[in-house]
Amino acid sequence: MERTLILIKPDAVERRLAGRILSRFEERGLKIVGLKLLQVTPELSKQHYAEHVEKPFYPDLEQFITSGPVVAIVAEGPEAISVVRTMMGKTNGRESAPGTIRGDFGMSRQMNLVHGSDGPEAAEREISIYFQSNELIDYPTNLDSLTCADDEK
Ligand code: IDP
Ligand code: MG
Repeated sequence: MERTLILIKPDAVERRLAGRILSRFEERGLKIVGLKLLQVTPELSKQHYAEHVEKPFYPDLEQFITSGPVVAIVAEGPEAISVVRTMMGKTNGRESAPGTIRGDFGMSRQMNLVHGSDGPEAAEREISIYFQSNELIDYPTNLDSLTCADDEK
């Protein structure tokens, strides 16, 4: 089982798409183990997007990600990291396939509705930036036996 950090970005929250986007992850079978609404500060943005801080687009990215609240989610499931990345689509909404979140709801490279960790190291780092360990809940559900076979867990 893997855990990944998802952010429903300020554009999606402001457009009242948070529930629809969260539903997609739930419908897919991912389990929510952490969830909160928060305002990203410039400091938090620099920590989260450390790999991008020196890039020319970073000031605009910081302006965008701090422009309103985000919904932060920790989702759990088999290969959750790549499953979520595939569901998100490409960075640029204009290049994202229909059926993906970015391809269904957006046309922008910057205002692309969702963030998802891009690998196991990033997931661990990002989850610890947004959540204390006591904010993550480990709970069994009956659905666990229906969302994937024992040898896939
Ligand atoms: P990702 O979110 O698909 O992993 P990254 O390349 O890691 O994409 O970029 C992080 C975020 O920075 C993107 O989701 C998008 O909001 C923003 N971004 C990426 N590239 C550009 C750009 O060239 N111009 C403006 N914003 C960008
Ligand atoms: Mg990225």
